[in-house]
Amino acid sequence: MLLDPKQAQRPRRLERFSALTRQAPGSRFATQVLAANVDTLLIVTACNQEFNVGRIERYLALAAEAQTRPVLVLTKADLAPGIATAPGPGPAPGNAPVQGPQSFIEQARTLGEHLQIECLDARDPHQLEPIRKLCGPGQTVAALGSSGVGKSTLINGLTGLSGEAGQQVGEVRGQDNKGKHTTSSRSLHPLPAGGVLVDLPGIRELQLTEAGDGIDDTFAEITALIADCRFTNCRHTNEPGCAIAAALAAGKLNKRRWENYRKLQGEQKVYDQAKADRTKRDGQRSTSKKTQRRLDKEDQH
Ligand SMILES: Nc1nc2c(ncn2[C@@H]2O[C@H](COP(=O)(O)OP(=O)(O)OP(=O)(O)O)[C@@H](O)[C@H]2O)c(=O)[nH]1
Ligand SMILES: [Mg+2]
Ligand SMILES: [Zn+2]
Repeated sequence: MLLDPKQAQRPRRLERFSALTRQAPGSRFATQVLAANVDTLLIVTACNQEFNVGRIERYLALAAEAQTRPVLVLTKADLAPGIATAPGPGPAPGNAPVQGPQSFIEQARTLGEHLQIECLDARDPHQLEPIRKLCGPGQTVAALGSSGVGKSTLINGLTGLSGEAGQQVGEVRGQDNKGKHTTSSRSLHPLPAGGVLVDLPGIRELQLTEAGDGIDDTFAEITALIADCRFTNCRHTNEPGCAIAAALAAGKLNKRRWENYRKLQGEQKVYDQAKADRTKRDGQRSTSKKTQRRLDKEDQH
């Protein structure tokens, strides 16, 4: 956010306009704010076994709920399987299996035709131009993803800092490319052009909080189908006139996406219930405190 220069002198806290939140690890209802006032969320994932469309959908729901613009950044394009030009005859033309970074881009494209996808080698600052464009004056851009995918590498490429002056980057494990949680705290990095970058520690688990609407927005084709079910309380199991069942049978709805939608909405229900129970318990506790205070007062008279 840009500060009014007249106001910039006086320190004061502005209202948050958005927050990316998850369930605090190990808790069923406590909320942890990952970052606030983020204009663009870089969902960072790598062109290796870390890549998982279901996980990306979870991040997209998080961004949608916070009304933050998501950009999918596929790092390690230079290491994508099949990228090396093997000697010998290649596959027959027209019949070539999709290989290299393109196969990851194609899978990611199924997540939304308008989703901005950048596939790159995060170590090469020249390839970061499309991301640099997102970091103009007044823009806050955060990088989120698993450990080892290259978030800090990206941040360093954008700030132009390295070594002691930059963010520490860490080697990944040889056998499965997993990171070692090199970044352990959140940090803000102002850019000379006026934007601000946020580097975040690698995410182990992303359990959403109040993200029902974000999930619905992320799976817009499913939300539209549900509106066409004959019964408003359709459970999409075997009710007559179920638009979901019809779309699945006709191959018009991606089964994997439907299953992930159900999974995320199921988790949402569990969270909402745990939160409602907790609020009720707290309410009861405060009532009993109030009653206790009244009794204490009566005792004094
Ligand atoms: N070949 C290649 N290596 C990369 C790329 N991006 C990052 N790396 C390497 O991947 C390793 C992990 O990078 P980091 O930037 O530390 O990853 P991170 O996402 O910040 O990890 P945490 O801080 O643990 O969450 C380092 O060895 C980087 O040099 C890339 O696009 N291509
Ligand atoms: Mg890092
Ligand atoms: Zn239905």
